[in-house]
Amino acid sequence: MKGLYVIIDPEHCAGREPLWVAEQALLGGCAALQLRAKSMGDGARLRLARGLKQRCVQAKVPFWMNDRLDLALLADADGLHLGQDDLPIAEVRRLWDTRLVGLSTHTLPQVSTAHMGGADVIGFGPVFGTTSKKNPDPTVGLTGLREACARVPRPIVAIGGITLTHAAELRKTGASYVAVISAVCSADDPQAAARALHRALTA
Ligand code: 3NM
Repeated sequence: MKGLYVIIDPEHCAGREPLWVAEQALLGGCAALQLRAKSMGDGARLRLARGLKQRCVQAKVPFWMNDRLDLALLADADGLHLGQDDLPIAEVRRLWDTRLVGLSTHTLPQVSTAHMGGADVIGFGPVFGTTSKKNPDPTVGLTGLREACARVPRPIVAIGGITLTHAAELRKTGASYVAVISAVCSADDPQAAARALHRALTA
């Protein structure tokens, strides 16, 4: 287990600056950080992405951009994370060369397709019920997650409704990362929340 993957979503930062929340998460500790800002304007999103990339470089943590190849390139992201309805990986590769590509999946067949399509990292969920995503797919549960991890020789990112209480069970599933939005972004103390989660996953 490589540990905690923090997704910074400005809509779930409890009115606080997303950059500050990200700094706190990096101070607490995490293995990866992603910007997911679906309703933010492009200019503001790019500025935020560049700020996050800079903080991630200092912290030696890879910075991922969600959805948008253009913003990922402009912000010099380390990884681009795609959804099922985003650009196909083969097209992304024409502009994104060998940098990391992640793909969200919600069923076991999608996990296999993501692997065959060349995803470097595969998101799988929602593991538990979540209110952070609009129209989430049906939950896959810990059993589904274990099957996904056994199915492909690729790092799996478990996501959806995950809190500190799940850390011990998640460590036994074979997942490489555990991604959270609300458990860090909405926490009273995002630094303490990230520290506790990352430690519980990797200790
Ligand atoms: N993707 P939280 S679930 C962004 O199933 C996202 O692919 C999901 O937020 C998927 O940690 C999800 O607050 C929301 O539940 C994760």
